[in-house]
Amino acid sequence: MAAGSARYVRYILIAFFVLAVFYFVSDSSDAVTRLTPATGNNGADSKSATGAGDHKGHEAAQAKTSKPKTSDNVDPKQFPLAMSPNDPGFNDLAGIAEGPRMNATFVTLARNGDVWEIAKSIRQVEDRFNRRYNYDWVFLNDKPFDETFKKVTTSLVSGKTHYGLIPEEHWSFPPHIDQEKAKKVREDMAAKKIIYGDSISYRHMCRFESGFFFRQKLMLNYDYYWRVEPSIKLFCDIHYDPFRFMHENNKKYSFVLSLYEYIETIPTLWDSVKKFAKNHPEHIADGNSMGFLSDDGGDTYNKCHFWSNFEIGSLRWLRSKAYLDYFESLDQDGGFFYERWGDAPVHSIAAGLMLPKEQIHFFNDIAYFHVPFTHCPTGEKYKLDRKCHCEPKENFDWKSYSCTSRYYEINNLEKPEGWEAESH
Ligand SMILES: Nc1nc2c(ncn2[C@@H]2O[C@H](COP(=O)(O)OP(=O)(O)OP(=O)(O)O)[C@@H](O)[C@H]2O)c(=O)[nH]1
Ligand SMILES: [Mg+2]
Repeated sequence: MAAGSARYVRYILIAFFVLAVFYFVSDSSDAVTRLTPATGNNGADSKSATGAGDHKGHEAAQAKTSKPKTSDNVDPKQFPLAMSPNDPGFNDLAGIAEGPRMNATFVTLARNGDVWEIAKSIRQVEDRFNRRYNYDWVFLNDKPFDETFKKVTTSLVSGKTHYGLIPEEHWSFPPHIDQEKAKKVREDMAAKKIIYGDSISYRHMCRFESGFFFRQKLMLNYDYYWRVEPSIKLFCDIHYDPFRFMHENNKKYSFVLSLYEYIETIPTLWDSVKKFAKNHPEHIADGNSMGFLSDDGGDTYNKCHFWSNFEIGSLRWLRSKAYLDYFESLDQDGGFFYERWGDAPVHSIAAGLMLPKEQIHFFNDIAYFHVPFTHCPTGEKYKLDRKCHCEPKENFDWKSYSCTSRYYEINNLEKPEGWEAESH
């Protein structure tokens, strides 16, 4: 009997010991995954949607995610950007990226009917970049977003999502526009089969992207934006935070594709620009990119522009007096409605004339597609290092209809080895 009791006591002690070991192991593995608690991921906790639509936070999902050292007071020098394969951390793409976050957001203008095409874009952006950074995403629409749009996009974005309704005055004819004249233009352009030439909504869209997206209430919370359109593709892993790159290198505007604009859509844009430049010489930057825009020192426009369906840029710059004076001057001239000025040449000319050329960046490592053009970085090793899945022959950079060679020339950049093979 006594021997039996001792055995039971022994069994109980062993069971207790096993349980204690199990508890210790499970607790310490939890500590490993928990990492350092986040303090205010890109300020998301302190931000909220301010009017102009509603928003759906991702608090529940975020609370579940372990977020190491991502607060503003983290010293960036401790977390250098991994720009190339030899940089520390380049191949460390698992989990949430350490280091500071910028006050930045993705931004998409879309209709409810765009939901499945923007879903594809978001998935690409998340897989190639944002799953490690969890930046917010602002969606803007001239009509209220429906539940499906909000549900689907919120489920895909790893950061917080916000949904804004555009005020009517940012998406309508300004009072100074002569409706009859504008209608006649649309009819003429339709007859000439100019793409979107007869569309009113396309014109509102171009004017909105030119002059209003950056001053929507939801956007006022941020300093940097990354524009994403439906149906785009990203082809390479992004190993560092492009927002941080912009900030730390004092870049204000960036692009991945450039090309010539259809002159039929902007016949008097350059005249308007020259008028603005004459009235506001104080806004024209020394050492600007005039050589990208003009082949005769500014007399005529060569139609080169950065393709604005992709942009990473400074919202502070767009909200500056210089840019607002520029937009106001162009808007008064009426070309958004009397012609069909696109936001791409409007942004590009602003960046080209009002920024020193060093402040415009070409994101060669962001491989990108928007129908029908592809930016696929030149060089096999470069692409293999970044796990790119684009086809080299699709690369538009060095083709004759691209303006990227000009950008290289005016900035004295050396074209990558092998560019000739991709030039036709
Ligand atoms: N809310 C809203 N968004 C629009 C409207 N028209 C265009 N957009 C959005 O504005 C952006 C540009 O429009 P797109 O139709 O892609 O124009 P595009 O890139 O010149 O032409 P595509 O070759 O058709 O892509 C996209 O993000 C669209 O979703 C509109 O009437 N309402
Ligand atoms: Mg598009």
